[in-house]
Amino acid sequence: LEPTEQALVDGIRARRPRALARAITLVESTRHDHQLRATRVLDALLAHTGHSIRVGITGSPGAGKSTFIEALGLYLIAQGHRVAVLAVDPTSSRSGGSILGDKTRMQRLAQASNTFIRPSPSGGALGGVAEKTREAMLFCEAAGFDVMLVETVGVGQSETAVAGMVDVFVLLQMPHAGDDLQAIKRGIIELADLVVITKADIDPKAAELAQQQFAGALSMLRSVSPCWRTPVLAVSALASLRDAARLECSGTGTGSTTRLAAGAGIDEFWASIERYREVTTAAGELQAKRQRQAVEWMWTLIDSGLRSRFRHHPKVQHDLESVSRAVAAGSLTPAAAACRLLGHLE
Ligand SMILES: Nc1nc2c(ncn2[C@@H]2O[C@H](COP(=O)(O)OP(=O)(O)O)[C@@H](O)[C@H]2O)c(=O)[nH]1
Ligand SMILES: [Mg+2]
Repeated sequence: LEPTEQALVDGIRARRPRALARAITLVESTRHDHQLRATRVLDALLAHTGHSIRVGITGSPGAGKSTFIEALGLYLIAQGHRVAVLAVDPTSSRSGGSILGDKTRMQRLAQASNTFIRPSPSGGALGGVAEKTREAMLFCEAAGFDVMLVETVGVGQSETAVAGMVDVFVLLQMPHAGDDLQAIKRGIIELADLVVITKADIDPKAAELAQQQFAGALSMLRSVSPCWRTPVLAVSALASLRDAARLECSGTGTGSTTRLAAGAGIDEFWASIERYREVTTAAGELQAKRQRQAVEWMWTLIDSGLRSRFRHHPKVQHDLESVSRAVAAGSLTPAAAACRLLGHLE
């Protein structure tokens, strides 16, 4: 390792947030030399990764993800956890707005100690963004964070990408039938290890109804795991945040943290996550899942590496335009064209 790389490794091991942020910036860089350095730093830290519970959180825009993550994060650090929040947002590179919105929304969590919040890397295709988030997650683990929350907005393939990098995948849903049906139709519900009906404070009856509808829909699906049935919980993140603020003001201290979310469902949610970890660990499923994810990740990297090598190959660059034109004009079949271009790699 070069001295600057060693400094990053040491800084992360010493849990210095700036070293962690710098390493993640390195991994997010598109520069080839930065990529190589990031890889060396990550290799040096690999033995210190994997010791967190990785939780993926998805839901449509406005479902309450940011508010939920803030409430959950504050609840967890009050219990002595160290919480890192990462985001995979395929829309952020275009709008840029959602990052800012989330950072201001999670202000209290951002200011707390023992937390680290990183918005989605901008630019590039979802595959690239997801890859960088996965590596950022390993850096966070090496920096001693024991809870990883990976947020993704429910757009396109981002749910699948995040479900493929976490231990437990959580779907957040507002208590409205139309919204519920959407998730069921889009197949997201099949990825969920846990479903949370959000904003239960607005209309507790509607939340309960949504809970029943979801439980009904889930009971008709084949369970992914023989030892786990996806529970459906109702949570009010806002009520939890209000309780937390009240406790802070009255200065009751950490002794009352278990009452922090009483009635708001955050405590019940976390108990479910811990039960999930226990049950799947005992059955050997969690380890198997991580092994599977690691091999899939390798293949993702091979695919993107091959694609990049292909695109940058001088002969491909030379031929690509004329071959594309011939395909468009119908004078060359797509199959023959692909065959000719791929032949350049040999
Ligand atoms: N009443 C109520 N409103 C909530 C709750 N959680 C979120 N909201 C509101 O719903 C809106 C969207 O929440 P946000 O966390 O930004 O959703 P995201 O787009 O999924 O991240 C905001 O106006 C929140 O204040 C809740 O538990 N109760
Ligand atoms: Mg948000």
